[in-house]
Amino acid sequence: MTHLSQSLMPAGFEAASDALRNQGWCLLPELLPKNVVAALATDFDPVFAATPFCEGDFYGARTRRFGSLLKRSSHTAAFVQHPLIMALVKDALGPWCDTVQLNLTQAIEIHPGAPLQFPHRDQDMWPAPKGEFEYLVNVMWPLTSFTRANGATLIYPGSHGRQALVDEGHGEPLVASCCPGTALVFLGSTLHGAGANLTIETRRGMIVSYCLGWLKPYENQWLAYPPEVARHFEPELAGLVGYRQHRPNLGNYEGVCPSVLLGDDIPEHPGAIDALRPDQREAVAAHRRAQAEREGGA
Ligand SMILES: O=C(O)CCC(=O)C(=O)O
Repeated sequence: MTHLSQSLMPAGFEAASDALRNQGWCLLPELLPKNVVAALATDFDPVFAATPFCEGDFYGARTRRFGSLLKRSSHTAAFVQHPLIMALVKDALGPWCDTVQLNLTQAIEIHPGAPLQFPHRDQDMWPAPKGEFEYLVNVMWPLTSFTRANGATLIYPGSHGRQALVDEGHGEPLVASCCPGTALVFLGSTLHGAGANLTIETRRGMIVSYCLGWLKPYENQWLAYPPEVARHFEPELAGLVGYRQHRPNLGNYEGVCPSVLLGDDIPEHPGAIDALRPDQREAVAAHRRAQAEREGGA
């Protein structure tokens, strides 16, 4: 489990964590300087230009999207690893996993004429029971100003947690109007979607989402960041994109932590090592003790 000491929490943590818990979302203004957002957006320019429009009614044919954003710009890590965001993510997901992981980074362009997106909950990507805990935390970083007219993200406040089990009656959404530098944070159980773009300008944003460390992430992080890429990440970032095990040995390589692939000396035959949860370690030890007693008494 991830436990954070309250006294070490970044400024703004308490209010943001309360808002997330109570409303399912919060807006964090001026989290990163506008010039850093502009530098990131400039790095994305050629990729947007080279990326075709999406296919399918969920993504929307008037949108463009691409992933692997840690590879597209050296500025992405500052967004992904922002201390307040990481604290909120660990607070929301930490009780249900050893470590959190990156689920997705995606740059999104909503073009003029794009209709309202299907309102959805990101947690529904995993066909598993809902309402007991959170699977995911989502962060939308606007790269242009988000307005009602240009398709700002729409959030259904209070639609999160156990409300996700209720099919109807979420009322009118809130328009998450915000400008570059702000982070819009919402839970995987919060109903949301992109608004319609009724202007002649393109709306741009970057989604960064984090999920429980034992889930299958939406974007295949190991393919987005193979060892030759991830070896240049600092260890915490490499861990976020999958180069660490989640007990019991989930995501292992040859039975050991996959971070072994990021070093200079990669053993050809590392030999598997147990990485068990305490309950599993205890059950295995009890079994061994009983076995030893039986054998001793025989
Ligand atoms: O672009 C947005 O405002 C939201 C996008 C979204 O929720 C999605 O594509 O899953």
